[in-house]
Amino acid sequence: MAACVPPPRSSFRICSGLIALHHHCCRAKLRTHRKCENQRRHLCQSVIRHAAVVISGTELARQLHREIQDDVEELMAQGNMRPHLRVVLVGDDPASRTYVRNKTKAASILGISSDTVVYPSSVSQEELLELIDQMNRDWKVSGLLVQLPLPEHINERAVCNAIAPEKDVDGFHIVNIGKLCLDQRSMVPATPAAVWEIIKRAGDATVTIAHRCTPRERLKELTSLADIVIAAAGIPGLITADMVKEGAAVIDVGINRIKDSRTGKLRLIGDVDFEGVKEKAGFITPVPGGVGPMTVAMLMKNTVTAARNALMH
Ligand code: BQF
Repeated sequence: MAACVPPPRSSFRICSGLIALHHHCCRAKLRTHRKCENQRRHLCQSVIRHAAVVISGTELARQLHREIQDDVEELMAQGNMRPHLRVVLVGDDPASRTYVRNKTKAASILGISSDTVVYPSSVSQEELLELIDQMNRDWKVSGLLVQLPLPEHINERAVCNAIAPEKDVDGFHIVNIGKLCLDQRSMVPATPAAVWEIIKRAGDATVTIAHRCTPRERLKELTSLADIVIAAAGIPGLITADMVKEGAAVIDVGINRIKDSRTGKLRLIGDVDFEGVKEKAGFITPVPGGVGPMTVAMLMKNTVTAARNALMH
């Protein structure tokens, strides 16, 4: 009988707004939760192998939204102005327009006011830097972001560095990146913050980084050992079931816009072969509805943080 029992699965549960990750033979010390402990034992006694738990980023973002709404209300109740997000959009790239709309829509739901300033793609770098400088000095603007990518003739690094670090809700200013690397308090870029929020845990883990040029066999060696695989290469179908360990957590950061062969419409797919991997992984985030909505929510959190920090100046 015992020989038929599959190896224990890791369990990845949403508890009180947090996700806790537990793994039996993981050397990393991970945060546990009593309720999840019960769930874990239950799962371990099960002889049936289920498909992965699909982690809904949409659902998690809703939880985060409630917290951010409370933060905004608290700020307002203390007599402060409403946090304001300024979005700068250069050109008319359809993907960028969608992302900007997602952000302003989230802001309005959360009681954060926002506006979008659109410039033609012919705008010069000097003009753009001058406009950013004005926005930096505008006290009504709590958080400021320039939607990327920018047209070829504009240096993105120069633009990111032109945004006042305290208003830099994307966390792309060189000072914010430097502080992040030194473990100092800073604006954390929304996408990694979203991934972190999804896999919230304490303790250490060994981080291994591969990239789009890593040979496939080597990539497979690395991913097969991992308890958590985070894919953000921008290559559809990069991660397949044969590359992931049974029960692993797979976080799909990839956002690829492809034309659906049946409907002819554009749709989003990630870097993970969702249908295949979900049968082997313990936990998986979908695309759409995974990391994306959490990324937008973290950006909103940064905007409230920027508004709060401005009170101390
Ligand atoms: C979803 C982005 C690549 C390059 C520049 C929800 C978003 C996406 C997907 C979104 C992204 C990706 C954004 C979903 C903002 C995330 O339901 O799955 C929201 O709006 N994002 C961006 O501003 O610039 C990008 C990806």
